[in-house]
Amino acid sequence: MKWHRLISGITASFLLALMVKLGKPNNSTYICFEAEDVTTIEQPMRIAKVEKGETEKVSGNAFVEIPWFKKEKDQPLGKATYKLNISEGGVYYVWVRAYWIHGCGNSVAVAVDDGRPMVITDNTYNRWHWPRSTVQVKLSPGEHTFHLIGTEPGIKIDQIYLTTDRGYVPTGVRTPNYKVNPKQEASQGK
Ligand SMILES: [Ca+2]
Repeated sequence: MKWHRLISGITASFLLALMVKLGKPNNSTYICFEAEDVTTIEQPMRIAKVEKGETEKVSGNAFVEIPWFKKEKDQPLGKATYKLNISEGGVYYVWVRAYWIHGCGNSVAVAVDDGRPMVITDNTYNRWHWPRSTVQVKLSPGEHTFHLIGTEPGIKIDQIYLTTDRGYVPTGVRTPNYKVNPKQEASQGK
């Protein structure tokens, strides 16, 4: 009987410790917003709505795109900017939910404030996905300007995801938790 109680006690302590460990709050922060929720946007980058007959889910039914065209050398491809208010400072890993048309339209660059543009690219075409990203930016608490910069035509961006969780890899459509323009409908473009 005594042994029984002891073992039960040990089991209970173990379970309690496990619960505390599992219940421990995750200290990482994430900011997810719609790519179409821009502060400003420059042509030929533009906001587009999902057309009827699209089978793949697009968050907010809208995205930012640079339609495919034969670009001249050094022709600017536009950019979108987003005013962000960061509450938790730290190193953020940057992801974009992208759709690439083919190997000549499979990249976009991101930058924060006056920082250098960093390219996100991969070789998955004709479907929405989160290209593996190694882009990281150090952000202090307060206001920052996030830039999405055109590098090639033939691309679409649905969502932008910044997280301090180094190991996190977004999949599918994420739930946005940040509005760049809280007074506007996210799908209302400028
Ligand atoms: Ca979207």
